[in-house]
Amino acid sequence: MQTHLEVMKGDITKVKADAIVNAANTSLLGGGGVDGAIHKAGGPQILEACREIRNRQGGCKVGEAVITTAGNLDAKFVIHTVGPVWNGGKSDEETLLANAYRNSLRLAQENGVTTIAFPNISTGIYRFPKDKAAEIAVATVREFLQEPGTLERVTFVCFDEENYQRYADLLKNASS
Ligand code: AR6
Repeated sequence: MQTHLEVMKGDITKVKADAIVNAANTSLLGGGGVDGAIHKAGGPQILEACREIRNRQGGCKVGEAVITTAGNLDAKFVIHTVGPVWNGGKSDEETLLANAYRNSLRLAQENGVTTIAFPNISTGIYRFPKDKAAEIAVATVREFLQEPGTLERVTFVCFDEENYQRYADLLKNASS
């Protein structure tokens, strides 16, 4: 069965999906942006689970991902991934951003997730250029979905109109 790729505009904490992806930082201890919103809406269980992971493996490296409960959110899991801070493109940021999407999808599949929602990782506080980030996100997800797996729907949740338009254009091109 082909996985449905879609874009929507809004707050990811309100989205109904098996797994919601968080744009976290390497400490896994929360922050601003979408990370702050997810912890606020999901409650203290999420931070508790992040602390356990941190104690076990010392946080999460850039481009990697970890999975926790979704606490009070309308989801089963939160997948916390860490995107790269944009540094002019000279620090392997593009590969690291692709890794963040790929490792989140892999972890989702390992946990039997069928529906997953992504925010626009790294395009806020981490200043990754939005057009480049959108291209990488869509291309990486499409490539991952070439192999059969559990995923039935992947949603890109855009907080701002600029990102929404970019994703809408990218998803219009070629079959998804
Ligand atoms: N729902 C969906 N998207 C959102 C929401 C929301 N509720 N809030 C913000 N965005 P950012 P980053 C969008 O800054 O760039 C944190 O402090 C936002 O408009 O959340 O990866 C972490 O702890 C932007 O397009 O994440 C890290 O330290 C996108 O989400 C750092 O920020 C990502 O913006 C990570 O920076």
